[in-house]
Amino acid sequence: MKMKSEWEDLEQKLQEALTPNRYRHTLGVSYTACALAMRYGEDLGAARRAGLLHDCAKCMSNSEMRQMANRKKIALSAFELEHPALLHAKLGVHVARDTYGITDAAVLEAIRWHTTGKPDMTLLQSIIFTADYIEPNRDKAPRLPELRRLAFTDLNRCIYEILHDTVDYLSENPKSMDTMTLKALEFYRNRAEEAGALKQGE
Ligand code: DGI
Ligand code: FE
Ligand code: FE
Repeated sequence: MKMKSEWEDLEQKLQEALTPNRYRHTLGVSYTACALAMRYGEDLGAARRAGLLHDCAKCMSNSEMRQMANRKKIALSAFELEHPALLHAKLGVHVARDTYGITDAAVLEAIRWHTTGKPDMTLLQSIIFTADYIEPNRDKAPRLPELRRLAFTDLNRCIYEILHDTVDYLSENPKSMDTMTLKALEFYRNRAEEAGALKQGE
């Protein structure tokens, strides 16, 4: 019998664990991450793997997530319990390791920070954060055509614009903002200012 490739195996398991829409998004992120990896010189396998797995915990219910955290003794803050949408990134690290056999720490860290971003992301983290936002199935965010182009011309500036729009969107409900999202925004705003791409106060 022919051995299944790593990719066939991962894709089959993910298709079983995710809803059809989430699985389609997952493939979109994986291929978009590959394109960015080709553009910026990241390891293609790591980008493909992290793209496939970034949302591997997304289709767990809130109670399943809480049970898993208890079982694995993963500390959850009151803030995380109140905003379960943020939890799939933290728990995704454990699901990727324990259920999908991912051992590459760089891939696990890219999963960990894909929702909020963080200051000074590695290239792989930057690629996954960006691919998650611009992959072809996304259609809700404003100015996607502009950001899709920017991702391939100036990745750091693109990250700044994504964080800016995310914080703008979350500002309707400021208490829901994760401090890491704000720290990331500040870091990438400073970086864009230093690069001369932004005028003070823009
Ligand atoms: O899992 P996806 O839907 O593919 O994308 P994601 O992991 O980026 O999650 C998207 C959601 O995360 C979106 O509704 C915005 C939200 N988000 C990003 N930063 C924050 C946040 N939600 C809260 N409450 N706080 C944040 O700082
Ligand atoms: Fe996600
Ligand atoms: Fe996603």
